[in-house]
Amino acid sequence: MIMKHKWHVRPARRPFVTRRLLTAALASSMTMVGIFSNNLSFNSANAQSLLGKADTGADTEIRTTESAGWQADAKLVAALQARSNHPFNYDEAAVPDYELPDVLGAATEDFTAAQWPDRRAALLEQFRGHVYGRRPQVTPEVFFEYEAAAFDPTGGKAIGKRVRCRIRLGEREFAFPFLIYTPRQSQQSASPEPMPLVVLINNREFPDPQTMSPEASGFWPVGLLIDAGFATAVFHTSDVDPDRADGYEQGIRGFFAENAPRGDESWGSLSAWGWAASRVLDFALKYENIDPQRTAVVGHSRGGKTALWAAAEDPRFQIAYANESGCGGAALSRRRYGETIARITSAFPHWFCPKLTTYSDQEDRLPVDQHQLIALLAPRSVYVASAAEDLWADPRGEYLSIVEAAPAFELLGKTSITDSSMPPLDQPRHVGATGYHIRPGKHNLTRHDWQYFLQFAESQFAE
Ligand code: GTR
Repeated sequence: MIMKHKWHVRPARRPFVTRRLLTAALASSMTMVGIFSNNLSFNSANAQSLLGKADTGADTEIRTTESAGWQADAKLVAALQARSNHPFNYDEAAVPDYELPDVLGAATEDFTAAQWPDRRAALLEQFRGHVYGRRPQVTPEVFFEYEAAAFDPTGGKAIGKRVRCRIRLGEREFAFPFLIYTPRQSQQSASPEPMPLVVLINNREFPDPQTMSPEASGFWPVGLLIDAGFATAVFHTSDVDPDRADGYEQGIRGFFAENAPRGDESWGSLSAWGWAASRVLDFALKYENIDPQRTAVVGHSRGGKTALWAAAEDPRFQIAYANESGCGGAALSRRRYGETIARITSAFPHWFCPKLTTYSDQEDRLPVDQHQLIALLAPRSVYVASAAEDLWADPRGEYLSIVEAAPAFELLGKTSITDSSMPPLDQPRHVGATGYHIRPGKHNLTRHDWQYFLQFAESQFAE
């Protein structure tokens, strides 16, 4: 594989290992070269069970060295590649040649920060028109209704509320619930300090505060967040827009469009969920003592894709944290490693705008790639995380997106990760406005991930 790419603005520190050398090193450490068909019969359940069943036991050699950084476990790659009838590539050596679209655009030799707002607006439009879709132009009335106190799983350290967000267009109304917890102690002094806030986009089961213990929920560890002094809110994606191909009429998109057929560039569920994250932020900034300079949006997998897009659309989010967000999230689409555009748009046609389907098996025609989504967040902060057994999400592609977004951070006076060699397993890398870790284990958002993320958030908010 050769990655053809030129920097227009050179990162402050050049990578220690060039991409070409790194690729050669990877290629020589892996012997498998697969040939893949484009049979799209492989489904999500297969993907997950495949990852689950792969041999990743104690005898598995994890290739991590200080100099080379993380590499996919060769046995896991071999196990995934050996499955017959699957069209997906997990072999780094078989990643196709690709050329990434420039972050700053053409004629960028003397590009200045003053030109960034126009460039950013153009990029945002491209992502809307080709990937996530355009949100409706109408502005609804939005109301918040306090429903009840939410059970405090932290044993008295938090104040929990159940709130209903009501969205009104004329006589019609749509509503979705969310929970918000704030640290009790920090709000009880005579002049309480504004709090940092984390909004979690929850694509798993709605956490039941009655049964949730502060230790039990790794996906949303309220106790950990409260102990760190953070307020935290959560909503469930399907309460906003059902996570089903046939859920359009029951969700917020159907509500806005009065169930008119979707246009080629109309918003998908990921964008609708991101819109909901912004409404939760509206509530928190208006009715809670939240510091607007210390807000984060967090999501895992489809929620991670959403977190990045939510923060691209809504600059009030100061940090986006995308956990194992993969294809359509942080991973570079042109690498076609693990999940592909063809597969994601056929398995989840409701997530993106319909036009994205036209790039199936033609990723090189896409006017954007996902490093530019990371760039849209600059100079704010972005954190990307991967899991070593989650090759479906393409950890290297997730990492390289940050590296390739560097020109935007540098242009805007921020440092960011520029070393194209990945960090070793379980050793987070935080550089300037960007952070990354790859932890051992499978596809999930865990307490371990949150701990690394909170370290990053604290360092960003301390600046
Ligand atoms: C998978 C999908 C991924 C990821 C994941 C998840 O089935 O292929 O893109 O979003 O679901 O959300 O857990």
